[in-house]
Amino acid sequence: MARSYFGDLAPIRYEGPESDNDFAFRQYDANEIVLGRPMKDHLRFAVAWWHSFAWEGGDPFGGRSFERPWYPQDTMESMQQKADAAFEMFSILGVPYFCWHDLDVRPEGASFSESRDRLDRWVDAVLPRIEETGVRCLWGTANMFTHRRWMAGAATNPDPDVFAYAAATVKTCLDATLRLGGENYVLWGGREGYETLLNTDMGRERQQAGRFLSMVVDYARKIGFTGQILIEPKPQEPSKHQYDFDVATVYGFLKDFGLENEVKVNIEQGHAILAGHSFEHEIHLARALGIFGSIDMNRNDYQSGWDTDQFPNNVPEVALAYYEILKAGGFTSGGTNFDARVRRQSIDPEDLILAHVGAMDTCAAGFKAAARMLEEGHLEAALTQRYAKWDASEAQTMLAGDLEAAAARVDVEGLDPVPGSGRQERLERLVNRYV
Ligand code: XUL
Ligand code: CO
Repeated sequence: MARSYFGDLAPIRYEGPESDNDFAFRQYDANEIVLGRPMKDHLRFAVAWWHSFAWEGGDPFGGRSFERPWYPQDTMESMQQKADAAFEMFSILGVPYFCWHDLDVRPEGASFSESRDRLDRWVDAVLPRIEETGVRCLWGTANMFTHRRWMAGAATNPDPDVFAYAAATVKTCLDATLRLGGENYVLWGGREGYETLLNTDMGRERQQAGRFLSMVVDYARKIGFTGQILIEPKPQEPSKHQYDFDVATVYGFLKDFGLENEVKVNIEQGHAILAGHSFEHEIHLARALGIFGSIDMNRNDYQSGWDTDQFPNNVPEVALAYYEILKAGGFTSGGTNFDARVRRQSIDPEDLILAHVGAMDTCAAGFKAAARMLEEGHLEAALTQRYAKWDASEAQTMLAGDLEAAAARVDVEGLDPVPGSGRQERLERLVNRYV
């Protein structure tokens, strides 16, 4: 019988906006039908194994602040205890998915084959829990940034032996994701970048990254993995500069290696901010380029300039993000993964629960606002009107023609463009009606 980490807390239920029960949802009613589907199927919430169960509360100035019963995380017994607590929390929250790195779920072994064997044993341990609870794997990924072997990169390492080790690691994690029925596979390259250009050949490293991703895609298809392969952009941290800087950069990279129809993006709020963009900018661009896949939902502290991975609690921001996601047609196999951690002083088990409950409510409120924005169509109508002249056949003919033909219109038609208002303040005020 599994030990309870959360004190036999009852599953969180929806009680409505007026509820003063902390352990109840005020906004997230999983079965509420929005735009023709239950909210749970739109939002597709996932818990990140790393932040909730593996991260020990350290920061650059201090070590572990939490005391979980599965510490130290260096035995297969601790793996089991951690998995028990994880599934207990998934059931309390009623989330349909979880996400993981190999290093979060089991300790590394003394050799690669021992590490691989331990990952297999974790999969053996969680498969029955998936069966029993219905909580599934949204995505798996390999941690190729913590161990010192990765310090100069994984696929982009100057040492080809590390490239081989990265291949073995991703192969193993893809195999495990397939066994778990995972719906996506993510690659985030925290060390795929550089610390100084003085020791770096960017052209060469980019080629290595391109070959590696092609190999990953080929292998995934070969083993019958039908889920999405996702790259998670981030401009820096831990590296000074990371090659998967933002959505635009990733798209250029995918095009270069002919992978733009094979690989999509997992966009994280905090990474967008670090890149100098808004979350909705990154989602909007991915949608426009046809590579939107999934999101990591969190928020950064806007003053610190770090990736603080805080739980989301800003409804207007979340609403604009979900508005873009709805315009992309919603998630297919992607979802809302809380790549978020409680603050290091939040040391109680219930802090983990309340952080997720608050985040799920924030997302639900933002999502419902986004759905109303879409349904009422005022923003869309303003957009259609702004570009309406481009629908005319002469405008389309011009676009398909050459520079001289476009230029000739000015003389022939006596053009003298009349500027129109961008109506920004009107639109901003309109958004405030929903949030
Ligand atoms: C790091 C980050 C990662 C990825 C998965 O900033 O977001 O946790 O989501 O490796
Ligand atoms: Co992330």
